Amino acid sequence: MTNTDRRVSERASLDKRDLRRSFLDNLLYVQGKFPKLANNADYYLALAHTVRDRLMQRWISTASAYTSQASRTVCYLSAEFLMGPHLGNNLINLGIYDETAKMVAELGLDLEDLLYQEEEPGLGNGGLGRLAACFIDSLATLEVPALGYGIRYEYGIFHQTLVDGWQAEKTDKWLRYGNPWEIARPEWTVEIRFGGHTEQYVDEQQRLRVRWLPARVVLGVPHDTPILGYHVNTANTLRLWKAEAAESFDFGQFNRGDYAGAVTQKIVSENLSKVLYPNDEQEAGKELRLQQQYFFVSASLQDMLRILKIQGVPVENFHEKFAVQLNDTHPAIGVAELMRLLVDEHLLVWDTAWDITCKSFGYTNHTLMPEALERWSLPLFQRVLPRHLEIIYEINARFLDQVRLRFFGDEQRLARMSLIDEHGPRYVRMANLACAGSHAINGVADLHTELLKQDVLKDFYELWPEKFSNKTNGVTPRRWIVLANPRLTALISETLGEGWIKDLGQLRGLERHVENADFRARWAKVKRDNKADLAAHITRRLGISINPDSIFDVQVKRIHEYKRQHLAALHIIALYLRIKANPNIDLTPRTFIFGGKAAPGYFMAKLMIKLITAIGDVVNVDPAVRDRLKVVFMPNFSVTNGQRIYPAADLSEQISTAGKEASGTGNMKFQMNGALTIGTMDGANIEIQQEVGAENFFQFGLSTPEVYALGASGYRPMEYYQRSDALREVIDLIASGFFSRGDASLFKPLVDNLLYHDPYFLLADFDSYVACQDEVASVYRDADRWTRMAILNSARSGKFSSDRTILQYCDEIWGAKSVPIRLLTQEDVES
Ligand code: B1N
Repeated sequence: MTNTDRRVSERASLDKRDLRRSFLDNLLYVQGKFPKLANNADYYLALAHTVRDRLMQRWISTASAYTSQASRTVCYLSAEFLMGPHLGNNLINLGIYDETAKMVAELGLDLEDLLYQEEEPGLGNGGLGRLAACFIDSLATLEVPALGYGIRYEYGIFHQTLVDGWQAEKTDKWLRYGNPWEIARPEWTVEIRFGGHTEQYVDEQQRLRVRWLPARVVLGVPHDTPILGYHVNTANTLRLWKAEAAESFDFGQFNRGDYAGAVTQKIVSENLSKVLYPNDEQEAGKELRLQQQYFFVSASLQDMLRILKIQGVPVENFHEKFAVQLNDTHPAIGVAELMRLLVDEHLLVWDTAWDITCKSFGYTNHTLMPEALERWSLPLFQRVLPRHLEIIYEINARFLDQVRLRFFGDEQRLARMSLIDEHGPRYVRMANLACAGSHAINGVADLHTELLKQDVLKDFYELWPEKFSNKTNGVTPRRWIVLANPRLTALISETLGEGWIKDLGQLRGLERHVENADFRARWAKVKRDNKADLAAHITRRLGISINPDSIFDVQVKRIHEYKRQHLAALHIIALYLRIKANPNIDLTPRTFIFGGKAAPGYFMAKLMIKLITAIGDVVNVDPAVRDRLKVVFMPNFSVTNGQRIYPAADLSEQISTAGKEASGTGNMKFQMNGALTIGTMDGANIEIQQEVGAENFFQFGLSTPEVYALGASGYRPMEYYQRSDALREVIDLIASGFFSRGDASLFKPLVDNLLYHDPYFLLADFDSYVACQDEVASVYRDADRWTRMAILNSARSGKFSSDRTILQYCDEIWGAKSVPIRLLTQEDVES
């Protein structure tokens, strides 16, 4: 071996001595620091580079295998990827977590401290973005060729702080100290066009064609992050696009002395990838958002065509090479863009192009909430994407002809299915475009898919029932158990071996140990230790002392009326009133832990946060409570914080109004980590209950048909208020200003909404919820019974691994297969 050979191979070696050598080298040569001057941030970066070096060989080997084989590649198009910190996950997937912990400990460092240095890429709002992250983890672990395509937002989801109990937002400067996980690929930059107009021309074959003369061009620069699978050689790519100006500044304007004007174009262009829209399930219809969507979708489709070309595959075979999945309608403009690329640029005839397009795309719907269904006003659409509007008109004309033949004379159906909403001001309907241009349409839980078929997408289901299927969501056990809960991981692996990490169904093996008192004691100790860790963290950060033996009753998710955090708040007040009425009441101690962000413009959600913190301000200091109740709102819920919280939960709150939560995925993270669920029959809760058995699940509330029936019969929440003493006392206490220092006006919008509208049926479900919570408290007193139930919940969580979900997508939608990767040797790479 030459000197060079040895140096390079050392950089890829997983041997502990080599890790240590590389780590110290990187501190010196990457960070330019030596140990005496280095802080934890320097050590984090040195370690990140050490791990990155070890991903490279796998990444290159994967890329090389994919280039030489004709394997079908999954392209997951998503406006959001909520990845969470990379370092810990990569250490787990490389299989060097423990080695690395020992190595840094020998240098006097604590691995956990270093891991917490990483600024997490918060490039998503909530479940939809986190699902995309779990999916690309599973794709890599299952060795399926895949690319994640999205936007490299310079500012991710805002950082939440609390000021006087109100949410305040700070910008998320996650790139401030650089990002060691990405590699820019400027050589694959693409041009994305906007605005302008179109004109017709006659080509050499005397055919009439359309030319788009855009008003401006923006560059998309790919930034790639390796996504390593668990204990495999596969390292797939997450390719995020950064917007850059085609020209840094305008020399004409510069020479005329207009210095500010000379750089405006640069600023306008770069705004495209500047910031993530912080709205979850709320459509704002903003021009910049449409531009963002088109920007990343056009860049991604052009990138696929580039890959096709270097592989020598004709464009006619696009759909054989790529399975393109639309993560909700945010990338649905891709249907029109692929048509444009194939017809205008690659000169295919319309029917061929349409066939390729429909065979390429699949569409996943993630919500039934009407306010989340995307539509763009026609004038706006025309201004931003004039050529695409023409293409959509053509798609629509042909599509409606098809509907007319099938449903003769049904004009109302035509109006409902049209890609253009013409009831008032006209809009482009993105869900209709996604349905028309996809060969597969799916929902994300059994109930959700049924409701899509019966309700939101009923007309499309009646036209094309064969396109519809369900793919119940899942989450990756690598991040959500192995990384987040090392104690539980050790216990399970000692009991079952390590096979469960890639085959979560094996957790069923835990059922055999439920009757083993020693096993139960160890299980209970894991939970108790995790709770003590979280309690210490909360005390350190928020100065609230917490009893680790109380029930940790947790609701963490986006703040939204349909998710009903305020229903949990009403329950807390009901318990408080019981104590006030009877100070010696024997109440099972509880710690209520909330976390979640509200969309900055969503007044009612922000008021819900204020209500929760205001209740905490009273309850946490009232001596009469004697530590039986604690209310904590943990600021800035994120992937990082979730990793501390799920392992420490006893009770998982999944209390959305039935029929509103498409799936939920937090519910699955809690279940895996041995929390019991209190939940409505909504989303994937129903399937969780099916798996664990009704006796291991706390169910309450109206079912979806009951909610529909009550709504149709004229729901009057006031009647529930008048009928239930407990409910009336709770509402009256809020309305009196008791939680707002006598200011009765503060929570009036919330109280009035509940009494006079209550669109999410809190009052109808209140008594049922409180009764169910009483049952929770009584079961918790039987610690052994609770532990049995907790073990069974974990043991029966195998269905909710995203590996299962991804295998179903691969078999039933994508037609994608695993391609094991052979590691290239040093000689392969250099030859
Ligand atoms: O997608 C998750 C589901 O588990 C949740 O139930 C669902 O609420 C969530 C517009 C959304 N649906 N729609 C969104 C996000 C951002 C945005 O701008 C809508 N998020 C969901 C995964 O299937």
